Amino acid sequence: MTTELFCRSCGSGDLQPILSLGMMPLTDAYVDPGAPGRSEPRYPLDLALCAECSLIQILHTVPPEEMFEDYQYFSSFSDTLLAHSCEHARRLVATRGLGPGSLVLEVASNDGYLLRYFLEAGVPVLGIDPAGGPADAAEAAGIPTLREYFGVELAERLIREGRRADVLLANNVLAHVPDLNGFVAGIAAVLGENGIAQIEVPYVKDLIENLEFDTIYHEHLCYFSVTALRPLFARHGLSLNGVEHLEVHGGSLRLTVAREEDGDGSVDAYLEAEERAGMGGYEYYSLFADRVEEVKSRLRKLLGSLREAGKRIAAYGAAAKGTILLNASGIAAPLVEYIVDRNPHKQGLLLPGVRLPIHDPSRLVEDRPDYVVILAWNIADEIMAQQGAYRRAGGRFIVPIPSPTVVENGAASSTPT
Ligand code: JHZ
Repeated sequence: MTTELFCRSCGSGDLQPILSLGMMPLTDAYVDPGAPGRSEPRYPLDLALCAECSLIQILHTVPPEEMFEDYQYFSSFSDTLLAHSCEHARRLVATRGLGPGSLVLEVASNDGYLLRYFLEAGVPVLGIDPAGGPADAAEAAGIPTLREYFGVELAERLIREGRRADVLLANNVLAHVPDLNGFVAGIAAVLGENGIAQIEVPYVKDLIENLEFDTIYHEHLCYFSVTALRPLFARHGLSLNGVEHLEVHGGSLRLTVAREEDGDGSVDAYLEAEERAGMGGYEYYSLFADRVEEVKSRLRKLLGSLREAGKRIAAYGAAAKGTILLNASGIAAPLVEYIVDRNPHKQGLLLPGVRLPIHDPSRLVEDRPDYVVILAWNIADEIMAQQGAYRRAGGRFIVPIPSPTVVENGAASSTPT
């Protein structure tokens, strides 16, 4: 692990602390209950603002190989994400006039959840992803995948092979990259003359205002605003031409980037709104840590009072953010008994840190816990819709973020104080 003294984007040494979540385990390092009982490594998780370019970032970097080579996150397990990806691909094929002579390149292509829709439309694709399991699944679905990290070196090799991107996609990966400038330089290099890059990043405004503190973890090195992004792209000869807000992952931005300036006004609108909100300065972030403490304590109190009343509690979604929510809030067994998740690669393992066992979702109907905390709160609607049988049997859900809330028959019924 390395400690960062300088901004990951502009290199300034003026990093101002915003929040410390303490020593946290790696979110995707699920524990094998059969393996010898060494406790999983923990690293500091501290968030800071760059006073120069306003990029929010964590101050410690865990080597990517420690986090991504045994990665169990398969994007295709979420129907919400598949629908979002299908719509995205169709829109690009139509608006960019993509066909058999085009190339769509995706960095962090995971199990092919997005490229599969371009393949279906007859557009050649190339995925790039170092995570072995998801890359195997993509290859099995007919998606050629390079098992590598993306940066200038790989971009130059692709150019030598005559491969330039008409469309380059990079969803939920910019935040994961230690060499932010090298990554953006790679995009600038491999983009075809008239190509565009579309990049999705969780939006820091949603993180701060909706108290999504559990999306802060070691995999996510940066938390982006448009104010911080524009100079990052400009430094590498790229123009940020468009910004669109999306609901996925608790609120994200889809950025459109190209060599030529071709703005649609959205970037200026975001820059003005962020300036009005004060997102470039410390004050905007100054109450965040206290508000996070409050959410954690309300959740602990809610679960504690239910438990005292003899209720049994489980959780849904062994999401990366679930690891942080439970560990940072100090919630483990016997308060919560187990977690269910429909990803078979996670079932049978333990959630890092709190070591709660992960089971198949069918367990909820068989076991009938009184309450289920939805750790993957970003897809709470999808999960509750799937769990009709559990609900009809009297089960209730708790959505923890932005404020712990009990949901009964599809409607929020009580928020403890
Ligand atoms: P989900 C991921 O975070 C991982 P996570 C990553 N680090 C990242 O950057 C962010 O996204 C943006 C399961 N599930 O998508 C699947 C069901 O069990 O919120 C997942 O384990 N049943 C790349 O992990 C988890 O829930 C279902 O019906 O916080 C959801 O994790 C559905 C839909 C999902 O992201």
